Amino acid sequence: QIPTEQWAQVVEKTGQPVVYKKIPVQKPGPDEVLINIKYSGVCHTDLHAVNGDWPLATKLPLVGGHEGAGVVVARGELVNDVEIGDHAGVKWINGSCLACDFCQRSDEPLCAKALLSGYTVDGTFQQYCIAKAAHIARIPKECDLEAIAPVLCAGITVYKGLKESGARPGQTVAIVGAGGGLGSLACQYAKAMGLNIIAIDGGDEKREMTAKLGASSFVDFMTSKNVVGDVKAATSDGLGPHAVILVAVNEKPFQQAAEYVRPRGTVIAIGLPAGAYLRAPVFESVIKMITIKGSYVGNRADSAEAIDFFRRGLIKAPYKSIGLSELQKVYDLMHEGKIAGRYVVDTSK
Ligand code: 8ID
Ligand code: ZN
Ligand code: ZN
Repeated sequence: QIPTEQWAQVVEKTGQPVVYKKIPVQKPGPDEVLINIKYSGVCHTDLHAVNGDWPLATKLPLVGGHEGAGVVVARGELVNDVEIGDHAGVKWINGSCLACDFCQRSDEPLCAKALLSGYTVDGTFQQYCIAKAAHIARIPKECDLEAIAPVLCAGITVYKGLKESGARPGQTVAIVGAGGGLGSLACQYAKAMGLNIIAIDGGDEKREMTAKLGASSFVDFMTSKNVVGDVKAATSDGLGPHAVILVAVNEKPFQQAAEYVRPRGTVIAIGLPAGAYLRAPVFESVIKMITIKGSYVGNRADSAEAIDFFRRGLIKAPYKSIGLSELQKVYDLMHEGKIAGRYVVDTSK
């Protein structure tokens, strides 16, 4: 039985703490499903939404969250390929037009009409969430809903970014922000893809965690006197990593990566520090023939593939559990950069 009211964390005003309160449960439209969210990961993007620090406005009031895993409890009359009781995930791309040039070419994240969970439409920090049926993530029944939640944004995004980098098995990738949510998943995907990993982050907790996740070396950005030199020195020939995955929330590394990436190498920007700019020296970039590109979540096939890595047991990233009612505590820790790995909220608490 679907209740008429539910618990949710609501952003009422940008820049203020989230409010835990009861709100109505919505009914799915013809092409939508209603998912009883059991667990949701907390992504740094959710904090950007609360702070309103991106050049794109959120809806208000807003229910954030876009790493929600749960059970389908209702569906609209046009939905015939999702069953009540199926396990499903709500990801950042809640829906897209499916008809524009980008959607036709499976670049749904580039769709101008894309609906963004927990940003332009209500997301997963509530017990019952609406999503367009065409875009929900299909979660196999054997997968643990709590452990898989972070895959639904962090996992998909870093998996796509690693593919976009073109790095091949045996090559080396530097992961900048490796101890955070996206970074910890990136270590596991990179390991599963046969890559050698240089983890870059700060502090001993993240050093130890990334080593367990498969990194062969660690550069501490908080204590290193020469990050560029230390990253290059961590490669066997001293020429730098073949690819750099930038998932830090800080401008500095976005201005350093081009300096240590290997000639012919690729820098992938994924993190979205507010107001930041990428920078690269023209001379070195040209004579090193480097590539710098952005990577934005993933399409439906990337999502299914990232989930299948998890299903096959290749991805085990650390997470800490907490009740949905305590979401603000997670934001406070995230703001201070104190979270190693991911937090997952349990919507029943
Ligand atoms: O599709 C996308 N492009 C996409 C998808 C999902 C998330 C982009 N994002 C963005 C988020 O909006 C956020 O800006 O990726 C960024 C990282 O999200 P996250 O992994 O959820 O954040 P986190 O858990 O706070 O981890 C950030 C890590 O960066 C480290 C921190 O110590 C932390 O571990 N870090 C920082 I801040 N500065 C660093 C530096 N200079 C650094 N690591 C290395 N060098
Ligand atoms: Zn996210
Ligand atoms: Zn479209």
